[in-house]
Amino acid sequence: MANTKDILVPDIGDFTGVEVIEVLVAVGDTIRPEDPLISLESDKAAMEIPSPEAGIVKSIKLKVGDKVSEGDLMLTIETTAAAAAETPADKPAEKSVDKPVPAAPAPAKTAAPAEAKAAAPSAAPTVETRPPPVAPVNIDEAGFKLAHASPSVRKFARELGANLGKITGTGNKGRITPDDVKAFVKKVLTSGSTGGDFKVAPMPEIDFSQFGAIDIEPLSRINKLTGQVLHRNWVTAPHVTQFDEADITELEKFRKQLNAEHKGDGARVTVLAFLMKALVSALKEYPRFNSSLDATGENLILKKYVHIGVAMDTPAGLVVPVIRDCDRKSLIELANEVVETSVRARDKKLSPADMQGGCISISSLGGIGGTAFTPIVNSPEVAILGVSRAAMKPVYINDEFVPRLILPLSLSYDHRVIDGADGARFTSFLNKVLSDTRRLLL
Ligand code: CAO
Repeated sequence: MANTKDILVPDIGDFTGVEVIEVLVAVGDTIRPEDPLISLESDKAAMEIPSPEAGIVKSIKLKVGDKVSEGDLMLTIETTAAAAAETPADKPAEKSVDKPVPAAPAPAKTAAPAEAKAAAPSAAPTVETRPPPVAPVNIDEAGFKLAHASPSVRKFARELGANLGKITGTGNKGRITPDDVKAFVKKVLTSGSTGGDFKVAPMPEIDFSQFGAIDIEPLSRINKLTGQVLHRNWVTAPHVTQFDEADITELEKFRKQLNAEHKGDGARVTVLAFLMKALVSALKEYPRFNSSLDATGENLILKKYVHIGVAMDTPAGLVVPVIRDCDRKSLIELANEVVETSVRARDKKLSPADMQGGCISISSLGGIGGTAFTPIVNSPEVAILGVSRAAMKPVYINDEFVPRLILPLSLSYDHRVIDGADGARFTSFLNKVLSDTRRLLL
């Protein structure tokens, strides 16, 4: 006989208000015990909630973006006699889908045994503790394929961005063990490529309310992730910032003319699109700026593509989506893509893939103000171009001061890869192409 049953969020450890990042079933789906129903993600862990029993999904009570806690209603299913026979009510749930990742740096939160919760559904979520983000590395797929390692070790290595092909196995018949992967990652982290043992004194815990009234506002997920990545980049890449000024008087005339010509079709070219074009030329002239250090810190990976990250200010925090193949796009195409991407960024529609693969980034604060700043390199990229507000300034030309529109540039670079002289050459080159846009055609 058919029976409708509510499926609740089971015991998910100490987590509450965890965001639903994926709903893995649809109304009408036939599900078996342990089939994953939803994925949750907190800042510490990602977990899949499996079904405690078999049945047919009748209704789904949550959606992506909802925040859930133990006991919240996820969905209703229709159980059948056949399904019930398949799932004895007292059968304790087993962890399913992926096995928990071994020994991640943060303390692993595991779900309490399902049978400990009489009232809660029996299935225990699969918890995967996330390591803090490390610099993405190029995985050598061929070496990875040939390596002698089990699926769980492969998964572990991939999550840490470790090249299995470079790891010597110490297990049975040379099999790579989880400890081998950990030892390899530890070696890379303590080598010159990603920094050493960087210890700072802990910040004392201060009760600010003793000094006056306060409010407490939790940081957004983007704030927290960005903070970790910026901190890592700041302490691992020795930064130098080269300041310069480009005369964009003629560029601005051309930009206004272009915008007047395209008034009807809605295209609007900002200074940013010209900067992207100028960067494409500069990266061709100075290919070392289009590179990344590999995981060992001993090789430079020189890229033949030009993908540019554009820092975007959104209500939820800073994001840096990547505009791909900038060398193959026109000024108008780049301008349109920046607008379209910034709308998606503000609507929280960007996926992690949209933020990957950048060669160099631009952080433009020109629409807001300021005369100069020191942007942080978006590692594993090796340089970032900061742009401040253009202003009319008197420039001494042919024995007289003439008013020119001057754009301040602040180029931060990773001094492990870029020498100071090249930093100055790079911004001088940018100045040249920005002051005379005909050079962008060369
Ligand atoms: N000097 C003077 N004016 C500028 C300028 C500059 N350098 N850059 C932009 N402007 C003008 C634009 O032309 C536009 O004016 P009009 O409306 O009259 O044409 C106005 O400022 C607003 O521009 P915008 O900011 O909307 O557009 P953009 O293409 O320049 O930038 C984007 C798009 C998404 C990069 C921007 O909106 C943004 O989010 N900037 C913040 C980036 C950030 O947070 N960086 C910090 C990261 S930490 O290092």
